[in-house]
Amino acid sequence: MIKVWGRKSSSNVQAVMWCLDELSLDYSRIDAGFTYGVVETPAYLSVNPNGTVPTLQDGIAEPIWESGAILRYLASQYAEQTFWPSKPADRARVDQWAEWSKINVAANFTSPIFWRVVRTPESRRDQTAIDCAVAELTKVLVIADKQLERCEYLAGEEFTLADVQFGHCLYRYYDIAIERQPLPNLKRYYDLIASRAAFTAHVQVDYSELRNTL
Ligand SMILES: N[C@@H](CCC(=O)N[C@@H](CS)C(=O)NCC(=O)O)C(=O)O
Repeated sequence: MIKVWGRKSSSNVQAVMWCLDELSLDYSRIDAGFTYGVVETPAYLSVNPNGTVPTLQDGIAEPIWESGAILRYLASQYAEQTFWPSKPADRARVDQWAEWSKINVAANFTSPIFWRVVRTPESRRDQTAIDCAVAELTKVLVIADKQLERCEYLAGEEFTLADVQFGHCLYRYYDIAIERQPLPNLKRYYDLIASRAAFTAHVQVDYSELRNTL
């Protein structure tokens, strides 16, 4: 059976868990990281030298870290055509949006915005830095909004790996106290992915354990 190490409140773990459920795979999850520990043990570091979560072990392969690599592994090993096409050109069309999401959305949201708004105590919160970071992220989300005006999902008319890589950031984006531009196509898309049972189970997860922890 597939094993995942990582706490429920980690956004990168959430992407992996969401994907596992979308692919109807059996798995067990072991709490690790942050207050749950485990990641600093020699045994864990020997399989994931970063001491981060998630790490995934499938019985048939070496343990894997980096959530993007894990998603691609799961999709290549277990997914149907539309989620992760086998034809290189079609796969690249999905992958370009997945890569774009990891680099432009997750990186511009998690530490510059989520950490500053949620993890930093109010007395130390830098509103100017938050406003600048939100403006930067918004430039990227405008690109997604335009794409979602043309397409139902991020990479076209089907739900794909790119939606997991992009969509897992959106619950927190819409949940936290920041100024959001009205991006109607993005909101339409968010409501669509939020109606998926696996998204509700693994992404719309309480993150209060992370409040004021920096
Ligand atoms: N690029 C890595 C980032 C991994 C990462 O930084 N994970 C965070 C949680 S989202 C972590 O392990 N933080 C330390 C901890 O939870 O102890 C990935 O996508 O898997």
